[in-house]
Amino acid sequence: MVLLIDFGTIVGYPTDVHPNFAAVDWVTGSLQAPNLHTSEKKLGQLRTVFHDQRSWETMDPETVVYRVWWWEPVPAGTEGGLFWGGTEIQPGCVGDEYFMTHGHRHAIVNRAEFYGTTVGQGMLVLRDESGRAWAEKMKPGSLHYIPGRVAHRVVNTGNIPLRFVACWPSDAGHDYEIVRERGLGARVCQRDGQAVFEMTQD
Ligand code: PAN
Ligand code: ZN
Repeated sequence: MVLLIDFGTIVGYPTDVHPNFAAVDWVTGSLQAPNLHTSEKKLGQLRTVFHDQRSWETMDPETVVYRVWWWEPVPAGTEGGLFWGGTEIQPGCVGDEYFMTHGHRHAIVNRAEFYGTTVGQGMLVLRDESGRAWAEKMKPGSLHYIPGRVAHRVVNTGNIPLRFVACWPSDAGHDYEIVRERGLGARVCQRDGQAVFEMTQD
């Protein structure tokens, strides 16, 4: 059987397979997919995430820090399936700390994930179960494997939006509580115009 794929046209697909048509712009990470999910996080929803609470209080809580879009080709919670998505983090700082995602560990802890950077500059901050924290630089083309059991957060260290694509198991889920309680063990701050990775006590 010959299968011809042309962004939305599959010829000869088996009738018992649901035709999931999707397309990625590999330069920007933008995604076209059926029932695309989207969400956005504003500064007001990110209390306690930034260490300089006084600066956070002086800023507009309606400021969008990041947007996420993703495709769920199978229902959330399906074992063995995958999700595909992307994130755009705006440039900016709260005090000396760069804008970043909330960060999480997967609810089913052994679930891994791939991140791939499309636009901008940043750092992927990671923390394993023993409390060790480290970071990987993100730039267009960088590909990051996030092992299971490792909490993860992305920081935009540049002056344009940072964009990356991601692929994760459809049953992974997100545990945000662990990051709220314990942090990531490190922060990325601007020092003399440079992004510096600093270990913290949390
Ligand atoms: C990503 C993240 C996304 C937003 O899709 O969910 O970058 O970050 P937070 O979930 O920490 O707000 C991912 O890692 N999915 O598993
Ligand atoms: Zn994740």
